[in-house]
Amino acid sequence: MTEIPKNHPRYESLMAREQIIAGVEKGMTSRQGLIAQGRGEAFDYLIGEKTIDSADYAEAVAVCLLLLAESPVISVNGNAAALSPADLVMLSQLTGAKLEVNLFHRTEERIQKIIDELKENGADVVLGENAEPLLPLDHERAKVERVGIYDADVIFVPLEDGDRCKVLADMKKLVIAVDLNPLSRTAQTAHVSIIDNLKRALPNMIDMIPDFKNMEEEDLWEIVQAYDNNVVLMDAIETMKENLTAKQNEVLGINPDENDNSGKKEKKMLQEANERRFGKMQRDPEIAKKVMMRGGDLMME
Ligand code: PTJ
Repeated sequence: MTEIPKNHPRYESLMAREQIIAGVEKGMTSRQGLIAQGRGEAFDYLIGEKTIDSADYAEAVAVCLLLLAESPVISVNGNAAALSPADLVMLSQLTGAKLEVNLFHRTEERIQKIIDELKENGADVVLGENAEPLLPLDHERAKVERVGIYDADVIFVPLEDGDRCKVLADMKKLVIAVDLNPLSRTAQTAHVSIIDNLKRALPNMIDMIPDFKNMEEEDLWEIVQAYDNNVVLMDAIETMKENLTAKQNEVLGINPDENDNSGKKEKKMLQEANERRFGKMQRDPEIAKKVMMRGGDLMME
C-alpha cells in the first residue's frame, strides 16, 4: 500500500483508491471495480467531495426507511466491502437490516471472501452463499437469497449497476441507492437516491440513527412521505453545474459579481478569455496543428 501523507489535499480520495486496490488484491473486489471507483471519483470531484445538504436529507430519509422496514436488506458488492466493511456491519446492526452479498461479476470465491471480510468486521450472519436465480435478470445479479433480497421490503444498494435496481423497484420493493452519479440509471430509478460518497454517507447515517430510533413510527412515516427524490436529484445536478461554473470563472479569471444581470458582460468576458487562450493558435495554423496532435497523444496516453 502506498503511504499517503495525512496532509495531502486529496488524502481521503487517495486512501479510498488504496482500499479498492487492497480489495482487488484480497480477491473481494473485481478489477472492474477499479474503473467504477474512478467514475465515482470524477463525480465526487464535481459535487465538491462533500455531503451536500440534499444528500444529508436523503440519508436521513434512508435511515427512517430502514428503521420502518419489516425486512430490510443491505446489498454488498466488492467495492462496498473494500471501502466500508465496518460501517456496513454497523448500519446492519443498528437498523436490524440483513447483509447479503450480491455480485455482478459473481464467483463463489469472491462471495466467500466478502462474507469473511464482513464477519471479521463483526457481522454474525451474512447471506449470499445460498443464492438462487430468482430475479428476472440475465446476469449473475439475478442470484439472491429467498430469505434475503427476494423477501425484503426495503433494500439498500450501494454502487449499484442499474438494471437490478429497476427490477427491484418493479417488484414493489423500496430501493435506497448510494451513487455519486445523479444521471445513472440507478440514481434515476431508486426511490431514495443518495448522491454522496459511500464513505461519507455511511458514517453520517450511523450518526443519525439514535435520534430517529427514539421517534414514533408515524413521525418517521411523515418524514418519508414528505420526501421527493426528484428534488434531491435536481439539487445534485444543480450543485455540479454551479461548481463547474465557479471553476470556469476561476480558470478564465471572471469575477461573476462584476457581471450585469443580462449575462452580456459575462459572455463578452468569456469571448475575450477564449481569444486570449486560443487566439495565437488560430492565427498560426502550424501551432494549431501541433496542439491538436499533442491532444491526440494525450488522449491515447
Ligand atoms: O462487485 P461486483 O462484481 O458486484 O461489481 C461492482 C461494480 C461496482 C464493479 C459494478 O456494480 C459496476 O460496474 O458498477 P458501475 O456500473 O460502474 O456503477 C458504479 C456506480 O457507482 C457509478 O455510477 C459510480 O459513479 C458510483 N460510485 C463509484 N464509487 C462510488 C460511487 N458512488 C458512491 N460512492 C463511491 N465510493
